[in-house]
Amino acid sequence: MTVLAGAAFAASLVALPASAAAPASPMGEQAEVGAAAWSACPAARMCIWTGLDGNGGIGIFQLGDGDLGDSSGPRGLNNATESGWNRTGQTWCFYDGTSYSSLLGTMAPGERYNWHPTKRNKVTSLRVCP
Ligand SMILES: [Ca+2]
Repeated sequence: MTVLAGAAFAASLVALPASAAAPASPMGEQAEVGAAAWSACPAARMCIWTGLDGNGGIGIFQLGDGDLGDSSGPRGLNNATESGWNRTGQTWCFYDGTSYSSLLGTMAPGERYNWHPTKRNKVTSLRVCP
């Protein structure tokens, strides 16, 4: 498995403005899938993968990333992720656009699943929901 990211994005995100309230739409299509491929995700982090079931490249986040397509933070994840595991204690928001625009859905603490087919390969920014 290719590790695309460290977990050091906290400092660059605290200055970004909070905007939309936490939405209700979940990211997932089911409660949980098999556990075999998820083990690369550390405790207390949000992990997203380029493949289903925690396979492929992984991105590991502490607070989020305002633009997965830019040169800051992990590479290869923009519009390319299909599953996630929220190992933090907070609900996360996922967006189609940069800078937390065009909300796709949310993941509650502890949730781990393949994203709904209509939400795969679209995430461009993510963060702990404001
Ligand atoms: Ca996108």
